[in-house]
Amino acid sequence: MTIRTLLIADLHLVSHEVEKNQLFEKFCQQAESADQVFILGDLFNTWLGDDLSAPHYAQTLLTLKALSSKTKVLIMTGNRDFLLAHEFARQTNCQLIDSPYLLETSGHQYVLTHGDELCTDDESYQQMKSILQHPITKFIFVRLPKKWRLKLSGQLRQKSINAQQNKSKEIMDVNPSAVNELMKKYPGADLIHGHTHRLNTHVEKTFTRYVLGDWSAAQGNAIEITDQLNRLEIR
Ligand SMILES: [Mn+2]
Repeated sequence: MTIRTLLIADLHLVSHEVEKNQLFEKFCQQAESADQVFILGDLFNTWLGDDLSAPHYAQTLLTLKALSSKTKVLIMTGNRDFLLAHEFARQTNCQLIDSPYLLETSGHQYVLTHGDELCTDDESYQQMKSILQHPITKFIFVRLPKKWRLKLSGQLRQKSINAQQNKSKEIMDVNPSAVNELMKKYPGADLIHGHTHRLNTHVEKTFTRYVLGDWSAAQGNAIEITDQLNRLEIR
């Protein structure tokens, strides 16, 4: 029997962007017939803790819950929604998975990751990430009053936008040595990641690197793995 796997990433859903949310709902309805669905990070544009953000995305959570009642839904966090946690998983019945995740299907292995940890040329970003995503920081942040969290995240977002404007495109892409280092640990496997918003397929010497693209309100993209790997356009 052929297993059908679907993978998406980088939807960056915002609750008031109705059209993109509808496109995601449409995808989820079509994904019900798959055997498993992977979301490889940044499903949400911001997530400031389950208690604060879940009510803003009530409809999305219902959509995920409906999907997970039909098929397995596995979610990896990205750099925008790294605070997704137990309460989110409980409400949606989705499984949160760590990165990298090794997917074995149809006799082939795929390393799954969001992709930001491969962008090692962006040193200031990696430094920021190591502080923000440190377990202690996360522990403290989600316990701060909601108002403080909103204010802090707004300030951080502005800093990040300002910082990005001064960075070259190369710096914000994956670093080839970081990719090779990762893939050395998984001989024979291919790599699937998102984050860079540069939908493409890179055939390297010993593996292929499939990059998922981000979603707009009008169009999304997915990877489908059955006996082979296909790209899907979501409209
Ligand atoms: Mn990202």
